[in-house]
Amino acid sequence: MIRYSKPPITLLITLCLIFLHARALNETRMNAHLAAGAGLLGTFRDSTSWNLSNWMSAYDDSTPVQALSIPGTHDSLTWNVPAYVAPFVKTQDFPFFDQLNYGVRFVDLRIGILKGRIRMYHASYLLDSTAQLEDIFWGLYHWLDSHPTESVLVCIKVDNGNNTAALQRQVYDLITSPETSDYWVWNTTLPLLGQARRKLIPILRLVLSPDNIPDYQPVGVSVARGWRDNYPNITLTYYESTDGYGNTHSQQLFIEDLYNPQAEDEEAGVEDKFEALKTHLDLAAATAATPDFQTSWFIGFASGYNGLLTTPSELALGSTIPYTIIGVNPRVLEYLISKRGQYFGVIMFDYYGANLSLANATLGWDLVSGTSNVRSHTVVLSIVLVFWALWDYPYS
Ligand SMILES: *[C@@H]1O[C@H](CO)[C@@H](O)[C@H](O)[C@H]1NC(C)=O
Ligand SMILES: *[C@@H]1O[C@H](CO)[C@@H](O)[C@H](O)[C@H]1NC(C)=O
Ligand SMILES: *[C@@H]1O[C@H](CO)[C@@H](O)[C@H](O)[C@H]1NC(C)=O
Ligand SMILES: *[C@@H]1O[C@H](CO)[C@@H](O)[C@H](O)[C@H]1NC(C)=O
Ligand SMILES: *[C@@H]1O[C@H](CO)[C@@H](O)[C@H](O)[C@H]1NC(C)=O
Ligand SMILES: *[C@@H]1O[C@H](CO)[C@@H](O)[C@H](O)[C@H]1NC(C)=O
Ligand SMILES: CC(=O)N[C@H]1CO[C@H](CO)[C@@H](O)[C@@H]1O
Repeated sequence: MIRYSKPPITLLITLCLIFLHARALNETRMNAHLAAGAGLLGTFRDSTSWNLSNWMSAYDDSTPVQALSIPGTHDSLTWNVPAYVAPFVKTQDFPFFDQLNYGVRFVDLRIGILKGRIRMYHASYLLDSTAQLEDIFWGLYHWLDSHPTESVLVCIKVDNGNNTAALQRQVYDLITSPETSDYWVWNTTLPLLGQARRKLIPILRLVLSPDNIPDYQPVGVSVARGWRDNYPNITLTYYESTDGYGNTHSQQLFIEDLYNPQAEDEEAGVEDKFEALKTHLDLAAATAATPDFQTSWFIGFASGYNGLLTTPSELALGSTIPYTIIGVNPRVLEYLISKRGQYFGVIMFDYYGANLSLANATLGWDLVSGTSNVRSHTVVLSIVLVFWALWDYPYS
């Protein structure tokens, strides 16, 4: 019997690491993007063992993305704004990377062009002096590399200036760039989870017109047309196809986006907002029990403000002065817990980090205890080490 000599352990580990990092992007460039985007991305922290950082691993590949209940953040990059603009500009309390680690899988990016580059805004407020849309995308690629079971829906909307041809070309080029296009789902409808893992799903709240883009190939889920402003029950068709027999299939999106109820005071504003969301969530749950569910998707916003009377923070979290008003978030949390097990669709939160029970409650999970996943790197390395250790076993 031929016996091969035991290979050096370093060789095995090196091969194993090369295999695990086969898809890694250019490290120099990655570091430059992470540095330029740090003011909005925050600091990347290895979180693979946190239960909520890989929650999609608990769901089957065959699950349609529109059938998942997904925590999202509204105006996801506003956590770091200076105090003087915070009252009406700040809508988040967690850095972007931490939102992802704590379960957020639908992010809301607001853009505009400044000196020829796409930059991040909330309304007309420039959120960071260096971060560009490309840096945020690279941050997402970096995060996906260490969370390969996950998928993130990336909603893009123009908040400052117009949706010019130049802007459309840049957004399109960033998504389709050969170097990174593998990180994106190209389908123009929502994919199955298995088709979306370790990828981003473009949710386009801006029109990308073939007239403005040379060699345009359809990409992304377009929700730009029909998204009525400040409205509680929008219905729009985000995908339509006709089969060989002339039958048309369409996919509907139901949206609750009453972001400014313009009620007479804070309490009435919170109540109007919560009622609109509750009506929407009830509809989502009811639809999930019918065949229509196959062609329906739901996005509800828990976020908003009330004219000049109530800031996003007050609407989400409530206030205690002059008397106690319970905000939208605790009310939604109570609702979600009471309806555990139901379908909720995507729920977009402000001040997501203030109570992380929102994450579990949106997923329909329990609020305490649970197991966390072992890191895939650790598993592969352990197998290699055991294999190496046992190499000569029967003979020595
Ligand atoms: C990575 O990118 C840098 C900067 O663009 C470039 O100088 C370098 O050659 C690239 N490295 C590889 C391995 O391609
Ligand atoms: C956006 O377009 C409108 C109408 O075409 C124009 O009036 C407006 O000045 C433009 N705004 C900016 C910021 O370019
Ligand atoms: C998405 O696109 C891939 C590749 O073209 C295809 O295999 C898959 O069936 C598509 N998914 C849906 C839901 O259309
Ligand atoms: C949608 O909301 C509008 C405005 O609040 C209301 O008039 C209408 O009845 C609602 N439609 C449905 C189907 O709930
Ligand atoms: C989060 O909400 C739960 C349920 O209402 C509550 O028990 C808990 O104290 C809250 N946690 C924080 C940090 O506010
Ligand atoms: C959410 O659920 C996980 C798993 O059950 C648990 O580890 C975590 O503590 C929970 N988080 C909250 C805020 O309840
Ligand atoms: C991905 C993962 O490990 N998810 C688990 C997190 O904890 C909840 C509650 O215990 C489980 O149901 C999930 O399977």
